[in-house]
Amino acid sequence: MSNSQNSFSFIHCADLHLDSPFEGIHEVDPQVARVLRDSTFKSFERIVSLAIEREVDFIVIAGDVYDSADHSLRAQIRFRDYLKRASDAGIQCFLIHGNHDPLNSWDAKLNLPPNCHRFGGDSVTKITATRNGDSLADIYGISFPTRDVNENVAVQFTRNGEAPFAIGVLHCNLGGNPNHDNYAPCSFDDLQRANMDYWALGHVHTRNVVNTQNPCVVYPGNIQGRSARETGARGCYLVRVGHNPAIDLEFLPTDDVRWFGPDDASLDVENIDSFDLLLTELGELRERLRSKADGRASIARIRLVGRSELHTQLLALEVERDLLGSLREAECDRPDSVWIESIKIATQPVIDVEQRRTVDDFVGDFLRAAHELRSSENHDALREMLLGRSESPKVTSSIDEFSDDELLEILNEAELLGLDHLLQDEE
Ligand SMILES: [Mn+2]
Repeated sequence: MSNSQNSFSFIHCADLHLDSPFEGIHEVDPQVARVLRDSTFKSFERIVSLAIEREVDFIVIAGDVYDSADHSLRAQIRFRDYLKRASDAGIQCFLIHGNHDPLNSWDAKLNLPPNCHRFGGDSVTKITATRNGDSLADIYGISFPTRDVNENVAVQFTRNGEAPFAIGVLHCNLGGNPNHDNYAPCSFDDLQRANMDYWALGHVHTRNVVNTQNPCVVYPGNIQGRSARETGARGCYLVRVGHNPAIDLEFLPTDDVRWFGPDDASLDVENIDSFDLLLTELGELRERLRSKADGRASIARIRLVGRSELHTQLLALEVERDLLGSLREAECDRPDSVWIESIKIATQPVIDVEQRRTVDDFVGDFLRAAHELRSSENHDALREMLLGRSESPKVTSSIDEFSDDELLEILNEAELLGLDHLLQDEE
């Protein structure tokens, strides 16, 4: 608990996406699926528990409480119950809604607990957070009235009054982040002009302390990874004000299930020359991930990389049957299970592709063509080539769904697959 009169603490979280369905999971055991379905709730429950344990003064929630506009009654009831736990412990809660749960979406009209304030959507309003009647901070916020808020909302914020500390709560796309829908776009200058001490932002799911002071600008990220793209620890920030430094940020991981992607779950198979050894190494990788997950369940997409003698044999495997079965055995029964969702074979043949690209023959032509496409700026050439083939509607209709990185990955895979076939012809 803060010991001087001017110091206080709060938790800043955003993008709860309660009751989120899990995207892009090919193969999930029913038990794993249940854990996943409950994970967004568990993470928020933990945030409330931490708020009580750390004796914070209030909680700020910066939008996207629910995952979709038709948010389930179950999500609304559970959210209200968690807030009530906080409220009963004397913790105030200030929340806004974002593009996933705007004010015009379905609302069961449950009564929010007394210590809880939901900002309206007409204009930026102000409310004061207090402790024993003393004001701690003025909190300014606005909810999304509808999903498509395309104007700059940040410019509506202006500090007024004498409060020693001011917090702006906003769901927005700061600096035109291309990975997120461009709702309520704004610039850092817009935020600075409002004269807040702390900007509690939401919308961007990857946590990011944009600025540490004058003003402190924070995206806490979402509280639970919801797909293989949202890897690593997720949670909230505990913000202590009035100590040294003036604003102290501590990230608290609260995710219930952790996702591991290529950064953590790649295995270099260059020195692996048998399937016995491969299975051993995969088992060891699984244990490394288990310890990284820190007692919680996790889901991993593994990639096998590197030049390998096993390359051709790996491509011929039925990964599901041949590798995943034994790695998943007994995993479901433990709380810290590592569910290996897939194993991607991204190995290369032992042949030196760069050297082979310089050879004046058909294989060289093929490799040079692939390389040229890869090097073209913005991958426009690749997109144009694929879109130019109207006889393949399957390709042309889905091309926009792929990011540049994904297209590149497909190209790299196609190159290796083609190379493999061409080299077989040579033998
Ligand atoms: Mn969101």
